[in-house]
Amino acid sequence: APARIAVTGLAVMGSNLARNLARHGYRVAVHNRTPARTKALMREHGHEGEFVPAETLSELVESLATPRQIIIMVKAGTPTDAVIDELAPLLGPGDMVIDGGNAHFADTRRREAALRERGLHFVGAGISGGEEGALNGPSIMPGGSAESYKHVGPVLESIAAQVDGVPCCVHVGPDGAGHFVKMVHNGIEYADMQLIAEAYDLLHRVGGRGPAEVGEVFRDWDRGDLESYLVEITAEVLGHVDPDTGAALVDVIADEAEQKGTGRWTVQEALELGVPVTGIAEAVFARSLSGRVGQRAAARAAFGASEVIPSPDDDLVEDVRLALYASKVVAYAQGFDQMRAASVEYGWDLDLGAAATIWRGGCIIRARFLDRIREAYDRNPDLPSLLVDDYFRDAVVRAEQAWRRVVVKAINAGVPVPGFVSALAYYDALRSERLPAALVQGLRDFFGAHTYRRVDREGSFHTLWSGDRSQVDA
Ligand code: NBP
Repeated sequence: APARIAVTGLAVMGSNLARNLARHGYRVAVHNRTPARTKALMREHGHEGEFVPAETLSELVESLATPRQIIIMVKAGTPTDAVIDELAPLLGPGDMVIDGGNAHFADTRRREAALRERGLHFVGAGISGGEEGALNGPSIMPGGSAESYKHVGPVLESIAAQVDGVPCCVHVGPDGAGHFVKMVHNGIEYADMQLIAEAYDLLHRVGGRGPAEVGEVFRDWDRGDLESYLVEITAEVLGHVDPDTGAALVDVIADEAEQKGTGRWTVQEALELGVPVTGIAEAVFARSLSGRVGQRAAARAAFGASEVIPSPDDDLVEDVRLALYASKVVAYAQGFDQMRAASVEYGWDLDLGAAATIWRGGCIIRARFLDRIREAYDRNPDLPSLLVDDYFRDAVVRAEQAWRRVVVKAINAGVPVPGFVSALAYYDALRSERLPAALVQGLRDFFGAHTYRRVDREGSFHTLWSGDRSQVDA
């Protein structure tokens, strides 16, 4: 019998996805450039379901029922283009190519347009959850035509993570929409991790608690509003003891955070769209700063390493919990703003509630919180900001004084909390009656005649700064 779907690219993600498909009863054709990987999959997992191994891409294509559905799970970038170039001539009208790799959404837009010209469907599907998710239920963010989703959707929904019987997979929108949403997911993941790290630093250095003790605090938090995969694994990592030294593992890990680039992509795109994603940007920059080892050493030599004197107080844990929650609301609000802006820019008609639905399970930022976000967009799909939804507004109002205390305490102690500070500044800026942007406009008009608008009447104006300083219509 012909196979229902195919996977090409059988490194860890591809083989786990193929196994997930097979376990759900699909007959899966499998292929890898280097056949050894295909053989290894068959040898080790062939008994888990119905696999159809193929030595070549044309064999793979021939083994499939039409319209064909082929998932590409190779390294993002030129390898994906290489596979598409080889695959496309073998396919017929209406066939579907699904890219499950971490493609940049602009590449996905280009590929979708090129394949559409040839009568083929291209589905750029963001997949999150790592290898474990790929095997047991990832979070899937598929983009592409509505027509292709009719075929691909049911298969992807059946292998995705399920939360309360709802799959963490929804058709996100056309062309690059799926990979864009995946990119923002990763950006939010950066912000979330930075805020968690700052909370740890405060409880550790200001609160005077050891890593394991802070781990217990996170375990406790995981039973409340902050319940999430990242908070859960924070407790695990902080509680882990290094077998070599007997010290807390976190104390022997080099403090230089690395990045593969999706956080940077998110910020780059936010700059293009003009959306302030300060939480994600601070997180990306905090990682960059941590890696500037030479500069850090020079600064320590010049100024002396900052010495934090612990000043624990009874309220610190609860204050930090509230500050973390409020900062997190800001980071998510900014990420959802970015998706809304992209939706307008690229004509995607994104359903922001759907993004929240997808992220409830399977992915790294999965959290109870995402239910609240989905409910907020259910109540009002056109929310101007997540922050102003009744639920989140109340949460932020409740947290506000604690948030300020935490930021002041961190600043006085000399503990850097760029995530908390920038989130609070964003909140204060957004709700300001008047911003000093008025002065910025005045300065721009002074040195560059860039003109300004007035609060009391229509039009653009310029002051003759180097003349008699009268105002003229611009
Ligand atoms: P890798 O990203 O390590 O890629 C290895 C695969 O790409 C192998 O199957 C390799 O074939 C194939 N490949 C390469 Br490299 N160049 C090729 C070419 N020119 N033509 C054909 N095949 C080529 O695999 P992975 O970690 O399983 O990830 C797969 C995709 O999923 C990536 O885009 C990744 O970013 C994405 N992703 C990964 C994770 C994760 O947690 N790892 C999570 C979510 C998404 P070979 O065996 O012949 O060398």
